[in-house]
Amino acid sequence: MAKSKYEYVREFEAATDSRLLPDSYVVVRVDGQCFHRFAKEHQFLKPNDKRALDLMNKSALHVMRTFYPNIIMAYGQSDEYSFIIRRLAYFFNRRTAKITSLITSAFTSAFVFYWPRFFCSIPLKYPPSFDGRAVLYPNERTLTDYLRWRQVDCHINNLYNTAFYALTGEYTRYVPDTSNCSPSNSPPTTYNLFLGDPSAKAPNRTFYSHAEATQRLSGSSSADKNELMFTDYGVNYNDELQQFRKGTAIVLTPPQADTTTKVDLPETPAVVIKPSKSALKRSAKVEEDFAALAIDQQERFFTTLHTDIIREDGDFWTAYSHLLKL
Ligand code: DGT
Ligand code: MG
Ligand code: MG
Repeated sequence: MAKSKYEYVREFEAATDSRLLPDSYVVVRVDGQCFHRFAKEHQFLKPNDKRALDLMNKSALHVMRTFYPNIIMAYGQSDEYSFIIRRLAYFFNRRTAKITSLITSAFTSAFVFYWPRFFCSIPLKYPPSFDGRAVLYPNERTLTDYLRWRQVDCHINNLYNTAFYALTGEYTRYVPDTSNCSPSNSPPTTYNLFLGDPSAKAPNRTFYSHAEATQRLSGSSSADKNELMFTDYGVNYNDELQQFRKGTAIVLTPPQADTTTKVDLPETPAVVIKPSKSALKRSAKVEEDFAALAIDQQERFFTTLHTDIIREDGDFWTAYSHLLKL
């Protein structure tokens, strides 16, 4: 077909198209835009709303399914999720904009899609947005330190926020409940009610304004915060859900021996700059086989954990460091 005289403008796209460095880990992190306001408008419970965090996890699982098996792990806390793309992944020719924008939009649309399943009678007031960025990590050390950095952030913020909202009297304790608020056309989801902790409102407790609480916590150590929460407000930080304290890691698990439909993980290619044609073909087959499975079967390929990912000799890295070699 004859090319139009306007074809030349393609060159501008090519000139600005960037590709992610081969043979390095890529982290795409999405983060809710102005979730300070979004949480307020949708009455998120403080300091943690389990519905919101579970919805983030469900959205992350959707992303991991969509791009299987290129994302080996995801880690989420608060309004953010980090997706770790395997070092040798070659999907979308490692085009930066394509990968970042697709992950961000898949996450955002899943967040909206699954919203009613988690928030039941609370309607979305406006469409939420997430920003997305891709960062390269050249080796296992920097990649695992990146994950440690996010979990330390989760711990520091969560400890602070729990103490802060205990002081202001807004702390809300999570109470498990088996009532099902799913819309009738979605699979049953065991969901949770959240009740204010009656003891937190006991009359002998003093509550403070936000400014006063900030002032009281200024310069306090972790031990001070733990002590203050427990002694003055009856909040034992150790009893907070691991999901709140550690965040959530979702990992790719090889299919179990008893899985009826077997889908293999791609082999580690010898060539790292660009896989051979046959390796690309094998990868495409893995993706096709996986895509043919039902959603619940696909979800069995992932394991969700609320655990320590900081300790180098901890259970997590002992069990899952092989993912970094894929
Ligand atoms: P950004 O990311 O620069 O557009 O601004 P924000 O407001 O999203 O700030 P960010 O990402 O640093 O902080 C996350 C906000 O989301 C923070 O204000 C607390 C809120 N948030 C996240 N999860 C929860 C939750 O479970 N409960 C409540 N109450 N708030 C939450
Ligand atoms: Mg944010
Ligand atoms: Mg954030």
